[in-house]
Amino acid sequence: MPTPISEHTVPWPEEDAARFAADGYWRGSPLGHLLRDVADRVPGATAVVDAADGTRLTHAELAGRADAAAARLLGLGLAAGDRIVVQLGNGWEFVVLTLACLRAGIVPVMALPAHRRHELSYLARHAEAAAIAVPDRLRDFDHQALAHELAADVEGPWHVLVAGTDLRPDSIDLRALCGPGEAVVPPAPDSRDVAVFLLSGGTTGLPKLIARTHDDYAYNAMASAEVAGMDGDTGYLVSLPAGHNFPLACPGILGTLLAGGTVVMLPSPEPARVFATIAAEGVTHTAVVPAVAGRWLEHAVENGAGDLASLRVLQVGGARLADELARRVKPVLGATLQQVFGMAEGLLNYTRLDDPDEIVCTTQGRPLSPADEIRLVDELDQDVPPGAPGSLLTRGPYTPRGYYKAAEQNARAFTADGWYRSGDICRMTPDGNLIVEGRDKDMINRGGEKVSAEEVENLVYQLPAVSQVAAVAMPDPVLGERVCLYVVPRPGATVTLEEIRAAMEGRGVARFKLPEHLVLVDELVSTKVGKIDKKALRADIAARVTA
Ligand code: OOB
Repeated sequence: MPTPISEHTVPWPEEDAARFAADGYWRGSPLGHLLRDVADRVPGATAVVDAADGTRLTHAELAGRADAAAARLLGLGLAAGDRIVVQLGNGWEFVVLTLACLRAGIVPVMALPAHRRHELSYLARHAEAAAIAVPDRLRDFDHQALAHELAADVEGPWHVLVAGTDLRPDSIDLRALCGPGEAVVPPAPDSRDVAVFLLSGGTTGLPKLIARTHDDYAYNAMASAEVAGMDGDTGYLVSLPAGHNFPLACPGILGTLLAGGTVVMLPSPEPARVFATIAAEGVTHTAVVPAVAGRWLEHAVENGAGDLASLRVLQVGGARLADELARRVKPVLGATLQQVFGMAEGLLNYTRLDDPDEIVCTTQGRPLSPADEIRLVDELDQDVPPGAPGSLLTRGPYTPRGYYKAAEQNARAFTADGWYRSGDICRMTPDGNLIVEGRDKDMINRGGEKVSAEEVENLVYQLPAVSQVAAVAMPDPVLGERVCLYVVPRPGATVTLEEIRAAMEGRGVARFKLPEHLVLVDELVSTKVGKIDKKALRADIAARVTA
């Protein structure tokens, strides 16, 4: 039996929880029920379009399939409170399976398609998962084979659910499991129970799990849908990995479905395919990271974008969008830009659709909820003067008070009175919008993919030739940042970038974490307190890149 989730989560203090409920932020209904209500209201409206295989489901069909799939999951022996690692591509099965889990109280652990053995094995063990859902193959990688290998890493039963056509006899056919069938309504989870596990952007050796409850995540998605101007006519295109918080619930898939709109699933953000899909499906909204926005703008200017008349809102977030790029969105794509500065830990900031261009193009927006609290503080946790840069702390109705099963990290990442330390250095404009100026957390933001410096360093330390290592962000015109390593080799030894990458790949580390530049040095300069001076290293690599 897995440990009950509630033994390792940090709930909101009852006083705050009661206030969020009384003020209407928490609706007291589990997400699966809120989605069922939508299906009852607009049964015939299209809910999901899979642009790759042509599958189309109405809201009634989606809800029916989710209930049938929930019953089948329970039939496999899974129970409410069990965990399932979800590592699927952007197809209709992702939507049906996620809704089935929400309905049955089975908790999906949202992995990314780029994750490999290193990450998946840890997630399965840490979450004590009983199952995994994967594609058979994706971009030439055999996910099915790896999923079966993971059985050795977990205690207890291990079910491998596979979306695809090339199934092993010991795999469960996910497409059949998500197919039409008798809809048996499972007992409802409590709205304060955990609905999904999201992965933290990562500043520690291994990613942390963020337990999002039905109440908080439903509010996250519904308030986001409102601020993005969604309704029953919305067509939302998903081209970022669906398990990421941004395309999942900001407002993403869940926000769109809760508004009665249509979710269009596309396997990748490749511009020609995206533009054709926007035109074919009348897409009104979509979300990208700045690197993808840059690619779309470039493609549109060079090859034309076709008919994008339906596209009303382009959300950009996950990393800092350069003001110059921001200013090109409206003229080139015709859509209103909405900057999104969010985090899987909760707090979401949005520019509003009716904000003046100057705010939309130069700020990362303001908090979603009137109940969001934010502070900008100095090293001593004292509030900085108005307009000065400070480290962002936050609390609110959809920002949990601690990571799952991580007491030690929680003591550092949260203050004693429950503020989450985002690690972002921001400035607040007189009108209350935030500008992200940097960060004081040890993370590398590679085009929106977060890489923990500590995790990379731990892996590189396992090479015998390495005496000392530091991973830092290297500025990059396309991705914003890439992973750069400074290494002091052991006396008489030497090491190459290729060797380090091969060693990491051999351990099954996701490719986006592999270093892309290596600087060999005789020593690493320390700060006064004896830590490696990363600020100096970042300045050094920035200077080398400019030269
Ligand atoms: C989103 O979530 P995560 O959890 O992958 O990463 C959060 C971190 C933030 O703390 C910040 O460092 C960075 O990503 N970030 C931005 C940003 N949006 C996120 N930095 C500068 N400008 C932005 N607009 O990345 C995420 C979650 C929900 C919605 C959108 C993004």
